[in-house]
Amino acid sequence: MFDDTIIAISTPFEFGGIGIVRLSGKNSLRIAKTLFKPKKGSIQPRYVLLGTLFNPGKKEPFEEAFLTYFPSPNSYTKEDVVEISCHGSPVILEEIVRLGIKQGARHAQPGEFTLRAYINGRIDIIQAEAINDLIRASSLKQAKISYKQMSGSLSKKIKTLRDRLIDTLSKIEARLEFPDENLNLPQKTIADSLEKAIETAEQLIKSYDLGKSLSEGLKIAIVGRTNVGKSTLFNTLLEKKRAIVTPYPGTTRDYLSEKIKIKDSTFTLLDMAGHGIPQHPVEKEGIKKSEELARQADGILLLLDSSRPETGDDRFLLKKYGKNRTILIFNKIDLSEKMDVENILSSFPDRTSVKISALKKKNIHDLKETIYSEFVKTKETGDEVILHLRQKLLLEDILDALKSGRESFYKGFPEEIYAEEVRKSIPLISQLTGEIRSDDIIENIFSRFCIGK
Ligand SMILES: Nc1nc2c(ncn2[C@@H]2O[C@H](COP(=O)(O)OP(=O)(O)OP(=O)(O)O)[C@@H](O)[C@H]2O)c(=O)[nH]1
Ligand SMILES: [Mg+2]
Repeated sequence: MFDDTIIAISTPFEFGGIGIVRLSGKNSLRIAKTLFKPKKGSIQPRYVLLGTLFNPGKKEPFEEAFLTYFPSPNSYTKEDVVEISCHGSPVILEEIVRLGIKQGARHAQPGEFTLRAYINGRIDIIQAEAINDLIRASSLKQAKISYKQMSGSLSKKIKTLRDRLIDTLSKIEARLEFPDENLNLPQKTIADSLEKAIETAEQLIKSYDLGKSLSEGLKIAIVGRTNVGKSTLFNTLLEKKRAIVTPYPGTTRDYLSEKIKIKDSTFTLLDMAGHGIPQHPVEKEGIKKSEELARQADGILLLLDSSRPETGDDRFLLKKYGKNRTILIFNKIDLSEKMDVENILSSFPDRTSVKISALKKKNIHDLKETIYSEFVKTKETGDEVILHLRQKLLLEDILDALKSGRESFYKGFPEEIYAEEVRKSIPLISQLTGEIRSDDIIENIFSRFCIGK
């Protein structure tokens, strides 16, 4: 499919024990042979061979190396691939690439080897995304998820979903086309097929919260009126004095953002201006910004000072944020309790709450556990976890199509109508797996790869 042969350093461009240069394309072996002389024997497919590297035309070797030849189609890209491994010296590695280019290869773009694997049909786009995720994983859990997806588990699930829908649709079509033939397609079969597909899509969409927390980190905003101890809690959770803390209300004006890790998940924690009557235009701006950030956050820690009676600002914030995705935190329990905590809790019976002292670092472990269990939705997640917004957005469109199909089905609309709605999901599924190619998506996905992968 591709005419040219590409070359790149596949290991990090740093000093290292070993470095690898990779070639892919129909001239890989010819080019490699101009630089490499075996010490003994000859190049055999998939066997590692020791030799020396030469600048063609010169007698003097400049490095000892191993060469491995993977003939098409049994290679990473499905093309002829040659790997030359030598010492991890940037100078040597660059020289191999330079000589390879002189012999007719072209320098590879980021992700171009994987792009070829995709275009040549060895992997789909979900697997390509998973390869990059695996390389960039920040935890072993994320790496394991990516490994599974790279091996095709998620793709298989999505293809099964599509095949089942196509099967049902074609049966409906057959019945429409040959109404006299009395084709056996019970209503229950159609309902089951739709319900199953909807369930799969919903489960995958739900898993994105966990995926996001594993890959990017969920955004958690610390909200509360001024002086309740937000910055103190921020510092305690970070285990460093990052934010300024003073006894004066209105200390924090702009917002601060830092990453913390709880178990296998990363969170982006936000400390910001407290809610209160602004004394200064800067404070006013700060409060406005806080509201915006809280709105965008995946979770909220609503902090209350239990050593003081509840104020109007506390009530305002409880009303605004006390509904969902919020943990109620009663701070300053090292002081005597002046707040009617029980009364507040009875007004928000389904909110999780924790009592802490941010200053004395009391119950911080419990708070971390609560943050994890409230915001990382491990329980609702099936065996597959999606890690990309691209995938989630497409799944949401697929779900919309299936749900309107289901609605029309249950309302007893004619078959043409609901079949048409369900059919809309098919090209979306093909976009998800990359069977329908889009230049924008290809550009977006592969530009995030390293060169040499
Ligand atoms: N006793 C006690 N004092 C605390 C605790 N947490 C915070 N404080 C004190 O409360 C005061 C305000 O703390 P900050 O962390 O600056 O509060 P804040 O909510 O960030 O305040 P603003 O930025 O002004 O909105 C400081 O004097 C802290 O030492 C606590 O758990 N116990
Ligand atoms: Mg503060």
